[in-house]
Amino acid sequence: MEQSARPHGRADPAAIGSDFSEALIAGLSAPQKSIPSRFLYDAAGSALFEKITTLPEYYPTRTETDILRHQAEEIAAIVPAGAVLVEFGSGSSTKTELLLERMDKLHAYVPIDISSAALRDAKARIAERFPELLVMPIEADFAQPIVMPPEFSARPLFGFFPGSTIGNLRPVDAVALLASMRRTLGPDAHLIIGADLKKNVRRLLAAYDDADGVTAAFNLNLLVRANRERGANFKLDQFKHSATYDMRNGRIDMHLVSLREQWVDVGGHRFHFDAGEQIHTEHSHKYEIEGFHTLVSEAGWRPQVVWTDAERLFSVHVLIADV
Ligand code: AVI
Repeated sequence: MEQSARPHGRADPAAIGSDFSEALIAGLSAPQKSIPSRFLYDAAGSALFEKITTLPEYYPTRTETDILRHQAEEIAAIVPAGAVLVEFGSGSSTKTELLLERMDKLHAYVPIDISSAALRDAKARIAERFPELLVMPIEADFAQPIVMPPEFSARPLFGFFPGSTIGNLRPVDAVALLASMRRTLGPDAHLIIGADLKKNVRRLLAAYDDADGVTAAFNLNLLVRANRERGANFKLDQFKHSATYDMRNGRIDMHLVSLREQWVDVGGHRFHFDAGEQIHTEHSHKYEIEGFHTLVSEAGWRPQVVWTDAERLFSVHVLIADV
């Protein structure tokens, strides 16, 4: 199963084109058909995700932003002078600015992203707004181990991983990613991380199946992409978006459901779909604070502080690397 979550604004289709082909064929050949969620984020998918983050039903982005805005001073107080802020999957670095506004003693900001365009734009904007700050982007997939510039080896490193992107990984893969971030950041590191919380199921389902159909378009865009990039012949009106909540695993599952019995051609392969058969496209895990603490502990992190909003919809944690 996939190990890499790809948050918004990060895809580089040229770099992962053949990867998409292989993943499509393998995923559609399995008894439970699936397409890894990282392929949701081509240019169109990233734009649709940006739109999702502004929807009334999609509470995570604005709730996390509010928490960061309210706690920015306290977060800044934890970060010692001369530290380096390292953001995993930085995209447009919008939430980061809320922290940077308060961190006037920070030495450097290291945004990590696979999109060179996103890094270029973010660097230009941040360098202009915070002229004293050293901005050193790294173009890389944060799901892979990353080597920090050696000149930062003696400085305290603070990771930043907002958005509850961690929730798009199965717990075993989430632990592996958190452990890899710990190795990247070194022994005295901290990590500031956002995690979506368990809540009323109706509220969760609305967030992943909005009234305007933006999430449906985001999900169906996988088939649009397969048609355009891989010469597939998915009929878009013969599949529909579905979001369900798996109570046992505490997660939203997104699927594309075949509306009738049909065959689809993808890159020289034919795939049969029964009426009602599903392609799994995304997990989005929701946590209790205690459960999230257990998860991070397994990856060698110790919880230091956690903040939530008044409705307890979302959580922002500060973790310390365990010795
Ligand atoms: C990027 N990630 C945290 C989003 C989420 O909520 O799991 C992706 C998303 N999928 C549907 N809506 C948003």
